[in-house]
Amino acid sequence: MKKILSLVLALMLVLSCFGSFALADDVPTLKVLVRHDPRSPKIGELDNYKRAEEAAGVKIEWEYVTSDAWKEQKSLVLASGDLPDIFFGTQTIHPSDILSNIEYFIPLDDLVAEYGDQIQEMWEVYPSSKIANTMPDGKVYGIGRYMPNRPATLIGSYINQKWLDNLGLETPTTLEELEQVLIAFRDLDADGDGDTTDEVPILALSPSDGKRGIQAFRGYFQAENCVENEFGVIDGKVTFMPATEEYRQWIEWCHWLLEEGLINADCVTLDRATWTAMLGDANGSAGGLITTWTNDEAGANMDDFTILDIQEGPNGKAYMAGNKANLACGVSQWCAASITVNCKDPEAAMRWINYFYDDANGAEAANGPVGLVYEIDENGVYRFMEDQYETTGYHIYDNWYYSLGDQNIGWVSPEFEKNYFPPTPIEERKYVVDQAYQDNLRDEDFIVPPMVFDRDSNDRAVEIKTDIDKLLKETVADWFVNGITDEQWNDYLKQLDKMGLQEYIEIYQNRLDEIRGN
Ligand SMILES: [Ca+2]
Repeated sequence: MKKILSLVLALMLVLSCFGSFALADDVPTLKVLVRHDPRSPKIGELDNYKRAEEAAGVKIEWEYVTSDAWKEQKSLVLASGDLPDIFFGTQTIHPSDILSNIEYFIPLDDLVAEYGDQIQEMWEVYPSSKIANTMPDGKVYGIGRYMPNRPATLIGSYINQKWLDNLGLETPTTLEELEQVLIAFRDLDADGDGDTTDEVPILALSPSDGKRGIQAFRGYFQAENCVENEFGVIDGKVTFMPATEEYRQWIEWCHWLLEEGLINADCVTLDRATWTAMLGDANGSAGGLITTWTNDEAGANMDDFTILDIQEGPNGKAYMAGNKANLACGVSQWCAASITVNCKDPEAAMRWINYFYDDANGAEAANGPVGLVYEIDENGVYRFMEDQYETTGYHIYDNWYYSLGDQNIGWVSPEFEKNYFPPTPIEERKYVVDQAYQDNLRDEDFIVPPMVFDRDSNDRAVEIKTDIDKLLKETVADWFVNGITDEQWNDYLKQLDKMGLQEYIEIYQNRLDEIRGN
């Protein structure tokens, strides 16, 4: 027996000389599921993610599910209970998924208190990143994030300056002036090729597209939304914007655009790739007015498009949809990482998650690793390495390529962002849009903040929203093409009520009152 024991001891001694060999058994392994953009390299192979494993002393076993496949797989995973240790990326699991399956997830407050110093800092500076992931039991079940250099406005409206110049027209600043300009684009030879019939005054995508179509004009009638949902808060009352008279005015105006030939009739079916090709056409852009994220989308013709800043519509001030907290912390989904009951070592999981909430690591998580995407200059400022668009088809600053893009984890402090982390060229152009629209944004009171309800209310809200979203999509397409009668409008309002609109509003109003302490 003694002999065996000493043999074992000798063996252990030998093994411990091979440090890494012996260590491999001790390193906790974490199964991480991430919704993955099939165009990008797998993030686990990137330097910054490898360093995260080392720093946190963990081994990550990645499970990649492509964005398309995840839609179906998510419900399968949640129904089967065959869970990873960590759901990773903001478009993988939504707080409402967590709420509906709360028995699968562990509260993170104590772990953050112990191992999440950087996360705590983000919570203090950007409280919405915490509020959005706080469940009715008062505990946090998901770690939010903050995206650096994010704008306050959703949409940039641009007008073809070349066409204005060709026709000797001023940039319109009211809706009435805009109508006259669009009519001139339609009737005259705005592009100067000798043909007066080949101009498309507004070149748009589908009426239900949030940015690149008629939705962008809602604010001109004071019927715009909050970016994240269809609510606005008017005089303290949660208001469903698509049930307002202003919304009806907007869709009637859009139908008028179509009848007058001021917008491309094929916008209902036009696909994004064709739209982009038409905007970037080598013979000059086919469109006179576009609504987009930034004018980058006009490709080679981007400089022909200058910001359209409408100040006044039929109901007074013209607004643009905006929501700073939402665009910086949210973008449709809120939770960047959650830990499940399957995880055997939640401390290690939290150490690993917290790694990304540090200026340097947050910067790399945002856009890609140093050495591949960034170099750091002698003052500590992050600079993009040489662009490679011509050979690869993506820009070095395209955040969906060497990082999770809009699904990102992490944060950087305001000081770091301001002094060391300059915006990408696209973000710079987005700031120009913000600047132009700073007086076209509603007060903060108008914004419905991200919120989580109790489980029954949440389930009910999701159910009602599904029905209403479908109705909105159908009616917008129909009314845009065919116009709308009083009878149709009244039927629609009745249908909304039948679907539970008043209950839906009440759920939001009650929670908002709680949050605002009313
Ligand atoms: Ca022409």
